[in-house]
Amino acid sequence: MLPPFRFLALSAFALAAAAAAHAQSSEIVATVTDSQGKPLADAVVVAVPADRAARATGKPRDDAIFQVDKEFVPKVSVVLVGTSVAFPNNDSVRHHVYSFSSAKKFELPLYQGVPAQPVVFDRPGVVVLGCNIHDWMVAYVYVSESPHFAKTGADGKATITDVPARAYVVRVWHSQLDGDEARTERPLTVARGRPAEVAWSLAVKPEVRVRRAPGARSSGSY
Ligand SMILES: [Cu+2]
Repeated sequence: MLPPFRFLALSAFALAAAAAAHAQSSEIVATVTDSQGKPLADAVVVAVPADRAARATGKPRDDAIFQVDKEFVPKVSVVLVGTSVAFPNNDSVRHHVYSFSSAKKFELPLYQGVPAQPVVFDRPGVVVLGCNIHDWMVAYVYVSESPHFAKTGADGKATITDVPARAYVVRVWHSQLDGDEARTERPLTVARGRPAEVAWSLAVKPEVRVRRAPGARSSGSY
């Protein structure tokens, strides 16, 4: 145990350090719509320091993608490279989760409950997930090389918090994006204490959906 006065001194120091860090940082508020101006949900916004020497670092936090009523939840995840993701199956039927994407090829053969080993997403890129049993099940894991990212809500807005003040290159990705993600890149300077705003109007392709098997909504046996 630390003597109380020392504990207080440490706390005061920690608070001052946290306040200083907060004063140095700000946030990025992004708005993403389609070309008709309709808000786009589940778009991933990433900010990468413009100066590669100032490469943003961060510590990956464990994440999870559930299977609920024969769908992946959430449908779009954004994680920092190196993140471990668990795949708990909340259904009574078995799933067989896989990806053929170059950023992460893996397979979780038919299972119930929670697979013993999480999947570590160790390369940046977009990973498309499927299920061998249920063709309509699809999910996306966006593996970001930068810890500064956020996903848009139903209003098409995403806020990246705790962004150190400096120059960035920001970009956006969406599962229906028509064209190259790199073409969405643009410079954005984040000044301390003031949110930096950015907006995109994206050309999107129609969503390709595999029809669910008849009666799939009920607790089928396959
Ligand atoms: Cu399945």
